[in-house]
Amino acid sequence: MQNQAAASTLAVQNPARASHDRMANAIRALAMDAVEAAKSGHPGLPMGAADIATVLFTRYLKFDPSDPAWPDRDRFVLSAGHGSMLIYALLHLLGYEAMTIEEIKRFRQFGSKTPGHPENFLTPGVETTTGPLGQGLANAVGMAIAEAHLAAEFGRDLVDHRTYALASDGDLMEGISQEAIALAGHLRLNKLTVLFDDNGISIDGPLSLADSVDQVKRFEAAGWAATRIDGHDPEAIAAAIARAQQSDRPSLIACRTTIGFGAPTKAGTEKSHGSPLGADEIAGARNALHWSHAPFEIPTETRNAWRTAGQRSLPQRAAWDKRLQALAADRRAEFTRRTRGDLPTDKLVAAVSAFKQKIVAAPKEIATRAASELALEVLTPVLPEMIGGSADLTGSNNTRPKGMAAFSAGNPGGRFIHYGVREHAMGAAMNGMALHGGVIPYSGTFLVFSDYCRPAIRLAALMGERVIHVMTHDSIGLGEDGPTHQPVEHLAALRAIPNLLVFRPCDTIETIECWQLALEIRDRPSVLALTRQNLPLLRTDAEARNRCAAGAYELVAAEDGKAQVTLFSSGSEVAIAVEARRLLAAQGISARVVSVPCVELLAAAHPDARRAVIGDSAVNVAVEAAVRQGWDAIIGSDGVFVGMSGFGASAPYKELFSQFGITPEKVAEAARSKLRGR
Ligand SMILES: Cc1ncc(C[n+]2csc(CCOP(=O)(O)OP(=O)(O)O)c2C)c(N)n1
Repeated sequence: MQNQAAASTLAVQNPARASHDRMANAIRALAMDAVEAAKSGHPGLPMGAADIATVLFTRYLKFDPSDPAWPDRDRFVLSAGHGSMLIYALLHLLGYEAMTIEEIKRFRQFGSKTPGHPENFLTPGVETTTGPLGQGLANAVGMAIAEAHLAAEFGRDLVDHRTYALASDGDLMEGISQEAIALAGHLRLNKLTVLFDDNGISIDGPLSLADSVDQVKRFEAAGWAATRIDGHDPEAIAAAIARAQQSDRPSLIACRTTIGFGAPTKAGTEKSHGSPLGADEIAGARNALHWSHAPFEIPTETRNAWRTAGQRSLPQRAAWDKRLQALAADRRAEFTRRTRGDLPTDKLVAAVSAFKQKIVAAPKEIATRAASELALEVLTPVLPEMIGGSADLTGSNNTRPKGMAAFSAGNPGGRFIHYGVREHAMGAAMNGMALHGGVIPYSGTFLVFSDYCRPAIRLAALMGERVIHVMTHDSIGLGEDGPTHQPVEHLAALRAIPNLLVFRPCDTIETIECWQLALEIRDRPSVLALTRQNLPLLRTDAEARNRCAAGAYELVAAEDGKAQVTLFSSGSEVAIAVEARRLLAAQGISARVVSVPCVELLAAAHPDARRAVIGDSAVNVAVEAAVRQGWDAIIGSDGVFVGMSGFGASAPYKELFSQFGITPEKVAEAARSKLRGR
């Protein structure tokens, strides 16, 4: 409470300080009142961080409330998403049209623009969905990467903004934060500033229960400029942000704050973290903050001060518009295309078509990871927005086509990011890059390590962001590295994430088709599951139609047109299914093969189309070197599954397929015995 006493004394002496306090208290009051009305929520953070936010938004942040998507706005990420009322209060006070007082009153209600945690797709002005701690911080790193890259490409006249993240103790305790800050420090992302709400409190109580890290030293060790200030002193906050703007490194400002600032008995304790303060405590806080207004009421003078702050960047906005208009028409069109996320469709279609013809003209047995590299060699020149990368598996993932320069502190124009062994931050930074706009990030790691970045993939799916994960070594087919590296449940686990597209192409033609879909479908993230081992070319047509778009299609028809058996398969096992079909034919059993490169697209197809491709054979068999989960939707619970039911083993891959019974002979045998047993 020392801080509060000091604040009110100062307010009496200094009119500017008094105005600041009233503006910050408007945030505090809205947060208290909205949480109280909702009967749930987190008042502590907005009340504690109100001074930081007031200084940042009224003196430094560049934005245009009438156009929340202005490409050259500064980005503000509320990494501690539980403090969502902080950003809702700011958006309301600054004059963002969508954020009416009614929306604030509907905090946490169905259909409101004020959900429990900020959702970028619901609320204009919210840059990213946060809530899972640590993600926002790593999103901010990605946004700063995208800014640096686009500035190198289009120049500072068009791209010259900063990224700020407000992070809590929880954000900094999460492991992902270490990956993110190490990457940002290494890349010298000097336009990134993290404001740490250093209140020493988390849910269980004082931070000392679980943590004793010196965050300033920690960030310094990662190559950041780091400082510690009083987070309730507006001038100290302003000076620290001004210093950060001059830094040649990313900056941490550890702002010592009191959680629930103003609440008479709950401030400074975990009691103000995540529940309504209660009527008595709110009355006491109103008293302590000298805030005598009714719930949700903002006095005109304070509202006007906020609205004026909201208009602060308009001259910068107008000057930027002029610079954009002054550009050569083709340059302006390209910048606009990039920021809108539109693809150069004609060039893309032509590149895919030429690729298919070339591949079909000279069929080769190659792994789909190598096919993906070939695809990237033709896609990345026509799509300059593609920014690649890998979590230290570049050579294995084949994600760096020849000639693609690395992105680095000295070369931000480079298009390939060496993320280091940091899958989680890689996934979250990619989300930040996609949210920033102007780039389409793709990455690489092993499929088994999708678990290491799953939380970020889930958020990409929730937000509907176009990020593309190349995940190679997609089954026991990787061989000798053994079961720690062999995914078995990962395809099912990824397919369980709503809105995520999981592609598993069977050959080079399907690989480019899946790449094309991942790029064209702009509101869904994708995983491309690719093999280490070589595969034959099964698609020998070079037709323009993207057959993978249906999710599944008949690759080989039954010889007599009336299949007794349908063999469904994906990826490397499609070749096994094709061979099994031949064996069955030799035994007088007619079978068709359906390739299933994307279960989600099949599920989304028109029911008639889905029924047509699934067909009505007497026996359905699915072949996939992974667990059965999910396949029943296609083959029925009565269907036969040939795949994995446990972990793999370490051995050359051909032996593994044989040991685990995923062979043409076993598939044919399973189909035959099912047919007989009917
Ligand atoms: C990954 C993740 N784990 C757990 C939580 C649940 N949770 C929400 S806030 C919080 C910690 C609160 O402490 P702090 O981050 O310091 O926030 P403050 O109390 O200062 O508002 C936790 C564990 C979460 N949101 N995300």
